[in-house]
Amino acid sequence: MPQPTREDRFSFGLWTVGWPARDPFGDATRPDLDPVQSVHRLAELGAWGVTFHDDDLIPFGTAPDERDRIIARFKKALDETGVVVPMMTTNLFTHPVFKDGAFTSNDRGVRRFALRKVLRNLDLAAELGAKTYVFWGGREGAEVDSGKDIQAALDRYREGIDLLAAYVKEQGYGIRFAIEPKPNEPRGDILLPTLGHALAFIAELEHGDIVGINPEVGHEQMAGLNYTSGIAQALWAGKLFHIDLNGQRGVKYDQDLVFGHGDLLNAFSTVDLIENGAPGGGPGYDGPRHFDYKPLRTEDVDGVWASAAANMSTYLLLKERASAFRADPEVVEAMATAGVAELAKPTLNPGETVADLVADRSAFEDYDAQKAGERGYGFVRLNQLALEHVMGAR
Ligand code: 3MF
Ligand code: MG
Ligand code: MG
Ligand code: MG
Repeated sequence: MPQPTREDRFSFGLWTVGWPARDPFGDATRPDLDPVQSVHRLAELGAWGVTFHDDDLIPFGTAPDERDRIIARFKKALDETGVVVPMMTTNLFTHPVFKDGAFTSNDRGVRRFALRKVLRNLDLAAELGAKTYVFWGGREGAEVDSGKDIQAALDRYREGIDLLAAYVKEQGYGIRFAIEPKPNEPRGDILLPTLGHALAFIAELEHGDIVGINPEVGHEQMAGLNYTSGIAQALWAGKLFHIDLNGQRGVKYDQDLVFGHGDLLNAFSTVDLIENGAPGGGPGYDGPRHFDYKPLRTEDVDGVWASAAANMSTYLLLKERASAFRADPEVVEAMATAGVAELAKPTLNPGETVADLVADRSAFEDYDAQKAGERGYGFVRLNQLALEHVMGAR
């Protein structure tokens, strides 16, 4: 199996490997992990970065002196291992105070508290050199339509993000924000449920220039959407600031499976897009390869580390397969047959006007729509070639 190195820039949330596997129906099946040990273990496995919510490292309500001590001990682990902190985020969902939301709680005091919690953690993010700050609004939502004024909630969401973005700019932190969409869970409905909603929200911000998105594979798939196609739109908009890779099997609760343990063909196209860019020349993704998964509840601590390694191994295997796929002359030919590159050619000629188009009889009056309708695109063959590459049959 390919071995990950720091150059691969794999990162993991402390909350992923550290999940003690408590779920809504059952107790924890594993002990809490010491974040310092997690850093060491991840480094040994070949990971490059670690990410965390404030409360993953510093339990909610920790006194300032103790907070300083915890941070110093954590920094020592980073120094010893060379592990970096590319991204940080805030827990605005566990404590009961956030049960009706953080930036969009109906309770104004909760909203002010949430902003303060983020501001304090942004200072730590800058101190630790994080370049991305993620906002997953897990409690920003509702179950009761008449209990939440969604337009007011979006006003407050915008107020919160703009205030925090302005702060980051003022301080010169060089941090960019990434909003993480999710359709539901833990709220019945969550605001900014898909990456498309998040992109539309960002367009309404005053400081949207430093705000992008952090789409998670499983979250988009929970809404029945295609992850590869979604991140392609984010890349097109210049807004793919971060990614949460994992696996999901269909429209159900948030499974957070190992990357590739859900829709493998879509995982393949995701890695192909990230690594090789769009076939028509559109950009790939250059940021951290971040895993947001949960080791299955059935696993013991050894199983936790085996599953962490599995994420990286799957990614690297798919990366190998994707480069072989792109280089395969049969694939090149199948893509040409399908007209994949032709889509990169503008529909109008350089300088052509609407009047020119209307005057062009070959575009309409003399166009053989019947014949064009008979064309076979060969997409099935192309997909089969992809599948054969994924299966190592080519
Ligand atoms: C929940 C998530 C979150 C976010 C995290 C942001 C707890 O479904 O995916 O993980 O990823 O809050 O960084
Ligand atoms: Mg998830
Ligand atoms: Mg999740
Ligand atoms: Mg996530």
